[in-house]
Amino acid sequence: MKTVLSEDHRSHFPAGELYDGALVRPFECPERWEYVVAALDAVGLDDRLAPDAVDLDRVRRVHDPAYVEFLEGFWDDWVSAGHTGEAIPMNFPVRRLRDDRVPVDPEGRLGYHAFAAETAITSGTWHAAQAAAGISQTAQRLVAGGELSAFALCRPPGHHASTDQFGGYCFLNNAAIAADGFLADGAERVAVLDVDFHHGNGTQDIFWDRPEVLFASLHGHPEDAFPHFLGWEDEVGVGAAEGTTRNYPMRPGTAFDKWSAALDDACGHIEAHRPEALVVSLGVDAFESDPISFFKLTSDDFTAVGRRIGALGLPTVFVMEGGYAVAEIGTNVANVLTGHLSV
Ligand code: Q9C
Ligand code: ZN
Repeated sequence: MKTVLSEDHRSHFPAGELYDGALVRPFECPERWEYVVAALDAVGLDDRLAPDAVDLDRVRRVHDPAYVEFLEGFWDDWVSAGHTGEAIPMNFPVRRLRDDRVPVDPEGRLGYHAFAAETAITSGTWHAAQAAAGISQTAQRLVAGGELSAFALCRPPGHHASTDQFGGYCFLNNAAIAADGFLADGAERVAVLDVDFHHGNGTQDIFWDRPEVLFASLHGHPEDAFPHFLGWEDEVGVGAAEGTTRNYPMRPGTAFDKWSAALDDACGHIEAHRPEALVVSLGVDAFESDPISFFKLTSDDFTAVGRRIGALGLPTVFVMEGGYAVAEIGTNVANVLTGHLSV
């Protein structure tokens, strides 16, 4: 299995994440990448590939072109408007405010295109987000070209990014871009399995009305966990896409017995969809000592996760999402990939 990666991720690392009433060092930090690379080396997963340049036309098939333009031009506009610090969104077009008008002022445009305030935009954010999308596209191309699997080591992550909003550390939805890439290359059906601790609200939004894409997500119940406002079991998709969204919200303390039963059920729906390829949103924040999550998976459990996904026998792109127990993130990712390869 090849790993697609680049150093460009380093250009996105905000000085602060708004957390507990303070600006703290972001949980989503560059060492996450270092630990994953080291752990892949340790198990001999050392077949590496640099990404091709991002194809923005393909990015615009999943994201609103106006949102892509916002991400591309925002930092210059922000600086031109006299701002000197990082851009943290602070007000949003929520209930009873208008979302049919896009402000002109950069502060307004920032809130218009965001759904949460923990995620700052910096001077290097667009560069890193584009690179991550290019990594995901390159991994997808490898698998579309006949490789059995590939790992897109993306940073920043993507699954919270919707058609036109950033948040939850995500800007471009790398997994959705890979899934859509298979369709653009001629596949009729594809599946996205999201095992990150958090609900993949962005991916769900992007494929909500697209019957070709089955989206299944295992996550902390929205009553208890970020992103709080999506991810209930009764969200199943709309119109012809009804039944192509499957949510498995689970409660604090959930361990592998319950979690893996949900995974089995999700895998059953994936098989029934008969996809030509699978994209896995691979967050490892379901880990027992993740600092911001509440599931209880062990490092060994992640090997079993990889084996279960491997049993589907599908061409598979793994796309890196969350995981904030930094010292263990590498082992947990490597365990999923070696479990997958062992089937
Ligand atoms: N009290 C990903 O894993 N903050 N994003 C949660 C917890 C945001 C996670 C606050 C977490 C975003 C890709
Ligand atoms: Zn997560």
